[in-house]
Amino acid sequence: MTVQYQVRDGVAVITLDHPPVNGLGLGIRIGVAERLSQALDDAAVKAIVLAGAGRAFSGGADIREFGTPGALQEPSLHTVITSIEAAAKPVVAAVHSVAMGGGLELALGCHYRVAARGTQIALPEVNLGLLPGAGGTQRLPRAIGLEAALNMIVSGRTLKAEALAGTRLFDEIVEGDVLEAAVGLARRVANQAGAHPRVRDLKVEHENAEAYLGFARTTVAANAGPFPAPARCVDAVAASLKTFEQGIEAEREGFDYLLGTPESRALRHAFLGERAASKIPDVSADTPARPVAKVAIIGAGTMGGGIVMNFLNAGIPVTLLEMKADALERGVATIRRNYENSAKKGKLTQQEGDARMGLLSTTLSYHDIRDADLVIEAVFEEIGVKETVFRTLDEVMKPGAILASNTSTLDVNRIASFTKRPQDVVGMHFFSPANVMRLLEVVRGEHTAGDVLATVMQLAKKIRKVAVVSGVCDGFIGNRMLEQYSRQAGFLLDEGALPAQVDRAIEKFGFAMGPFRMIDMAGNDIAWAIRKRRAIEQPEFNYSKSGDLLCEMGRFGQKAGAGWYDYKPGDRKAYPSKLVNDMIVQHSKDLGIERRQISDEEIVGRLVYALVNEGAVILEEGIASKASDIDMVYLNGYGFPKFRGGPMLYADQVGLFNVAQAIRRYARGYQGHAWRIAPSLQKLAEAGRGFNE
Ligand code: 3H9
Repeated sequence: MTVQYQVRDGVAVITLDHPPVNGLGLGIRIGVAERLSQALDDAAVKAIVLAGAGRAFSGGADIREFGTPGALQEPSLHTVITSIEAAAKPVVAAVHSVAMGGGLELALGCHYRVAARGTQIALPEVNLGLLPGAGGTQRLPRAIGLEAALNMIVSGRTLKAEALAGTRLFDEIVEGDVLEAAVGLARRVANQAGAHPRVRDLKVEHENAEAYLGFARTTVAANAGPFPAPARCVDAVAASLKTFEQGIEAEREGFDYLLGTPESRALRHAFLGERAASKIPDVSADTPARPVAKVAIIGAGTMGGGIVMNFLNAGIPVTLLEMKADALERGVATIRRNYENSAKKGKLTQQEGDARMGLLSTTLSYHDIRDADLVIEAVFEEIGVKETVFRTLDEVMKPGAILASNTSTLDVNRIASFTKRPQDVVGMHFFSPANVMRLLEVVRGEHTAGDVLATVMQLAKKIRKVAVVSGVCDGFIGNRMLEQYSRQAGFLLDEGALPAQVDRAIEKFGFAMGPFRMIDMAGNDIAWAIRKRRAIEQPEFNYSKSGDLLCEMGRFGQKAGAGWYDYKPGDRKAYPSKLVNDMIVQHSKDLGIERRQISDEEIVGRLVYALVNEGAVILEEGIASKASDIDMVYLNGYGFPKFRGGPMLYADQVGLFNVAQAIRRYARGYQGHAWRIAPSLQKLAEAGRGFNE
């Protein structure tokens, strides 16, 4: 059932009933249009109430429907709203929990609106790279004023219904049963003489609209970055000063344009991809999760401390365990300082900070964490150390406790084998700084139980992470792909590029930070150690030697004051280094390579397609279960430009045929053996398909 219909003593109640959030797809639009006609045709019906079942009035247009034929099929949302507005009988919206996007636009088309206190109100289309396309840019300014409407539409911000009390948006804001209140209002207005009020008939008033809009345009231009939607939102809202029809025309034009932009596709992909990531193909959605009321973290270093904060922020008590009292004290002091700094910046009150610290207890003994529901170790990244920790956990932890490792490089199956309960062992790979970065790679061991995965995925949502499941392999999803990217960056140096050129090109593409600036921050010594290990384990897996030469010069990165770049004390800016550049040029000479001019296009192609190709292999191996999971990893953990939607969507947008051609071309060039086109990529390219189709 998508739309319910019931007549209650002369009032027809039309209820959207399309879980999870009454998205306004074709079926529900048809349902509302039909039920509306039914109510209008029934002489016994004097008034109509439009309500939503379940957890929302409506979350808006069905985001999944965009780009499919259903989205273009009549009745469009605009048609439905116009018929409601034109109805001869009064229509009252009973708004509860969530009225967003098309949902709010639907309510704005009703003659009256009653809201439950606390209802989340927003026109968040801008977050999807769109503008409200069902009259929102025209009706909201008429209901709440030009400035307030523009602010809401350009920011996409959510307000509580009561924050809009006193405007024309709501006739009543009620504490109790919103449906009863709406039915009551419907009865009262049923026999009122004259036409029922329509938001479209109100006028947008502003003392100095031109100056205000000029200011808004400048502000938006300065803040929108590569996204076209905010400026289009301003244009559409500005058109609300014209006639309603002219405004609607301008809105439609803007909406249609934005819907076709790659930026909007990228943002919609991110919205759906984040939610899809929590769905694991062979773990059913109704798998009961294990209760997690108490968490223990082992290791009070930077990583451990960051992980602790995630749980404290979500109101979950944590016991932090360390081997030595001074390390424990240092870790706790860092956490406290972080909260104090947030309080100073006004992000949190002193009391909130204190309350969070109040949830933290510390111990030097495993005995004190034995009844935690989840324990995450963030100890030194060495298999022997992990072995000691997991053998101890196996001895002390209560049955059913989830034993998680924050390892970024080690084999989770091996770690699980140190226990007699491998089904309870899982990887939880946080990214540094763990209290800031949104990504969490959940590493599924061979024996990890389905309910353990379900629990961790649910918990991830509670601590506001984007969790993506990865199978066990070297580097999991993110770092395994990054290795290929870094390899190409190194080969580019051998051939003719310099670090600053590579970084500039990829930053212009939109990455937060290029590979050389990034590795200078993370530490070149760490990458060096990985390469040394690789040289033994996989001798055919070669790199440019320039990274080793750099380390031999002691240039480990920012922490050493020198890396691929020079650094000045107290200044994180990267200054190109003559010494390093000379070393790179000399290295090419030693290799007998005649350095050539390399275009930015080639740099971007080689770095990004290295990610894409490895991503395709990762999909083939089942390490990631869908392409969007890979994109979520890159968007939330590796600074991939949000407006491009992640490497796999970007490749789809370029066209896999073109990607495959470029890879074949690179495979004929320097160190071409590093390019082995993934069979799945090749196949999709030949079929004219993409990873996300
Ligand atoms: C629009 O309206 C355009 C119009 O102006 C013009 C049209 C012509 N559609 O976030 P959650 C699903 S554009 C389809 O985890 P929460 C979501 O995928 C739209 N599905 O829950 C998930 O599915 P699943 C403007 C939707 O409680 C489930 O609901 N509207 C939609 O944390 C739960 O989602 C927006 O941008 C949708 N519109 O938050 C609102 N919305 O269970 C976007 C949600 O299968 N939505 N789903 O994984 C939100 O901000 C939040 O989802 C909401 C609930 C606050 C509603």
